[in-house]
Amino acid sequence: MTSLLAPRPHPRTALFAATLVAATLAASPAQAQLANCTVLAGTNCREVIPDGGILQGVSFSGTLTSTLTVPAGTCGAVTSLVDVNLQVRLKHNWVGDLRLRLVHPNGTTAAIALQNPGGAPAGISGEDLDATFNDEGPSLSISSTIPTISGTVKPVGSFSVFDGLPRAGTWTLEVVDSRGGNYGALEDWTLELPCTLPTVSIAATVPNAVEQPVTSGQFTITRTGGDTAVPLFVPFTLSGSATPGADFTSFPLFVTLPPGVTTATIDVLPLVDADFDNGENVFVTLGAGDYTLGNAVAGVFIWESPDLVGQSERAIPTSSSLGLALLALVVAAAGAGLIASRRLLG
Ligand SMILES: [Ca+2]
Ligand SMILES: [Ca+2]
Ligand SMILES: [Ca+2]
Ligand SMILES: [Ca+2]
Repeated sequence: MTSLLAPRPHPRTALFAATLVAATLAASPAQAQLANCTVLAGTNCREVIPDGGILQGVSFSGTLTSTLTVPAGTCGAVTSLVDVNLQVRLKHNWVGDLRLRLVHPNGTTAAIALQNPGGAPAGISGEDLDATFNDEGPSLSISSTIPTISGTVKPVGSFSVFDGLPRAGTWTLEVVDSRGGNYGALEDWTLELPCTLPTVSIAATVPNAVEQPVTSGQFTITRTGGDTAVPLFVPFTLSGSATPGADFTSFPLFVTLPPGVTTATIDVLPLVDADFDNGENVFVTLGAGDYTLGNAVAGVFIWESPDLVGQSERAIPTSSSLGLALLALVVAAAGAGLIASRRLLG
C-alpha cells in the first residue's frame, strides 16, 4: 500500500506513450469485450488522455471527452433510468492523476466516479484501472498489482442523481489528468443501464456441510425477472457461530452475475479443527443492490461427521456438559441426604 505513494516522477518514460498507443491501437475493436443491454457506439475510445502539467508556473489539466449514444426505444415502453453503472478500462502509469466524470445527455446532471485517488497532491502511483462504478459497490480499494483499481467500486458521487432521467441521448465521460509527467489512454467504457430491476433471493441449496470427510455446503443466489442482459453485483454479510478462515474457507463477500446468468453459488468448505463444534452455522444476509430483495437470509450448518448431521450441539456429550451433569448429581445427592437427615432428626 505505502509503496503506492512513492515520490514522483514515475520511472516510466516517454517511450511508454508510444508503446502504449501502438499496443492500444493494435488491440481488438473498442468494447468488443464489454457486453451490456445497450451496445453503444462511442467516440474517443482507445485514445490518449492528454497529460496535465505546469506552464510558466500555472498548472493545467489535460481532458479527454468520450461520448456514447444510447438510442431511444432500447427498453420498449421504459424510457427512464432505473439504475446507472459505469464500466471503464484505461491504462495510466499514475492513476492518482485522474478524475473521471460522467455527464448525462441533458448536459447538466453529472457525477464524479473517481477523484484523484490517494488525494492531493501526488495521489496513488498505481497503474491502470479496469472497474465498474456502482453505487452499491464497496468503497475504493487500491491494489499493489496491476490494475491498481479493479472490480466493482463505489463512485465518489452517487449515480442515483441520474435515476428517473431519460435513458436515451449522448452520454459523456470526461477523463481529466491533472498533473504532468505521467500519462495513459482510455481503452474503452460502457454504461450498464438495466431496463428493469430483478428480484434477488438466496437459498441454502446444500444446507448441511460435514467436517470429516469434508463435504461442502452451498448457497445459491438467484435473480428473477428484470434485465438479465446487464451484470449484477450482489453484496452480502456473514453471521453465525462458524468463523471464516477457521471453521470454513473464506470467500469474497459478494457475487457478480455476468450478463445472461441468473444464478451464482457459494460453497461452504469446512475446515477440520479439534473442536467438537457440531452444528455450527454460517448465515448469509444479502445487502441492498440494484434489485428488490426476495428471501434475504439463508444458513448452512457444519457437522463433525455424516452420522451427526441434524444433531444439535446440546445433544452431544462434551467434557464441560459432562462436568455440569456430575455437579448436578452431587448437588441432588447432597440435597437428598439433607432431607433424609432432617427426617431422621424430626
Ligand atoms: Ca447501481
Ligand atoms: Ca499526468
Ligand atoms: Ca469448527
Ligand atoms: Ca471440529
